[in-house]
Amino acid sequence: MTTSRETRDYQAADAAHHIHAFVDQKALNDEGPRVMLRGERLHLWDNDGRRYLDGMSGLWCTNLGYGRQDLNAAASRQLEQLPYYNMFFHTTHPQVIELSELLFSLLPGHYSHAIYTNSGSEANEVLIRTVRRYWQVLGKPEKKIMIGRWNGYHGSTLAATALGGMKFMHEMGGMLPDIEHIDEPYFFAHGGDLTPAEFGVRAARQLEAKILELGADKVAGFIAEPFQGAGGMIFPPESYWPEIQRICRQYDVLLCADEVIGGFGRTGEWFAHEHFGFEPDTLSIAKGLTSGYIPMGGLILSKKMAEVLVEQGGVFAHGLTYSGHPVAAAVAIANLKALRDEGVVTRVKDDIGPYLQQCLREVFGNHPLVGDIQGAGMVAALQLAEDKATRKRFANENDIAWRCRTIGFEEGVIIRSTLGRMIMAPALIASRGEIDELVGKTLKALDRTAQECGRL
Ligand code: PXG
Repeated sequence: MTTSRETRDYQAADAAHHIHAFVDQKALNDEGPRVMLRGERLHLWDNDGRRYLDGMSGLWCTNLGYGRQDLNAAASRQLEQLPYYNMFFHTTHPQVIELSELLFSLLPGHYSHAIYTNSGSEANEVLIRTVRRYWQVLGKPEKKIMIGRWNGYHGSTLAATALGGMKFMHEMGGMLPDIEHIDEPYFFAHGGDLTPAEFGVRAARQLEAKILELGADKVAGFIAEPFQGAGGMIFPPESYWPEIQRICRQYDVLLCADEVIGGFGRTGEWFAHEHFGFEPDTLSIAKGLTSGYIPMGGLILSKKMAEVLVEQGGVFAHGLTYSGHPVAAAVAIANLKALRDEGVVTRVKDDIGPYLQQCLREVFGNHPLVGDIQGAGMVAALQLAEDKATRKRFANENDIAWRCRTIGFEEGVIIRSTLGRMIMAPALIASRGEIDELVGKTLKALDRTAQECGRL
């Protein structure tokens, strides 16, 4: 399928008017972006008819894959009936009500309320204000510092950037007061002679040291992704989260999980914190909530927090024009019903997730560029390494990973490179054949990269 416009014509118009995400725009204008036209299940087609296997679910979001007619129908029905109304003026609508009912039927029982947003970044903006409001209502307004992690990613708006730990983003006008960071639990890089279990506890205790340094009476919450996504797909050792939870409880610090990419089945559990076995006080959600078909995010609150805010809080001066947007809510309902009723999440846990993980370990376990394989369910990372035994990383690992990703596009597979790792997070509905294609094309990309580096 092609359109009537030539790709270079689109590219020229795009270059004339559009600033893209996270890119040197001048360099992109010279190169010309791919023009993506159509999607079906895990496949995408560009304006020149080239076909790609999308190994990243778009940006970790198209959990149901492309081309779902039920989501399309839910949106068009809602567009006809009531395309917009708001949550102000003491008003609500059936779609947001039914979405909440469905969402809380899927969540563990100790959560009760949601604040809806348009994106993950907004969910985390709302998080900061909600957490601070919670402590204010409890008579502790000085408890307002948020602690995040270096290389964590919580979005690209101002406070979400500050919460995240991307220093290059902080340097571009993206830092705020009352936000602190601790290290990420990255065993491969920083584990030294420790066992993973010892390292997990040591990494978690940085939080305790930070709370003691700042004063527990000043710290409002700790935010982290259950597994780190954009900052390199890091799965912490099993000992990490229980120790973090122990510390948060001991010092009365709210534990805030950013489930924007871990939520809605990615690990084989509905939410990634369930995979790691801990109980956060808040969950930031987006992406897989609508399988990316329409923007929607939200902040989920525990009963404990909601009770304080609702019963004692009075007016919370907060709200967005599009909070609980009816079309987005209708799509989210259709998406969650499909994930539940088609057994998609269960299948990630019992069948297709283990299949992906097993294939990766069989195919890349002894690959000359790969030092470690991490992941669960439908998310995985191949850590590039010069020497697997000593966990020695390539000095130019980012260049190698970027090259591998570029070759991947040539081979017709979209995988992501981050900080010396190749990441994949395919749609949860993938068939075994689609996983075989993903793994096979990724192997071609890694082999070609290894040949270029003289390692094959
Ligand atoms: N939290 C997490 C954990 C995320 O991964 C956000 C919040 C922000 O969501 P919005 O909807 O505002 O983008 C994200 C977004 C990548 C990549 O390259 C990842 C994200 C966004 C863009 C690129 O891995 N995650």
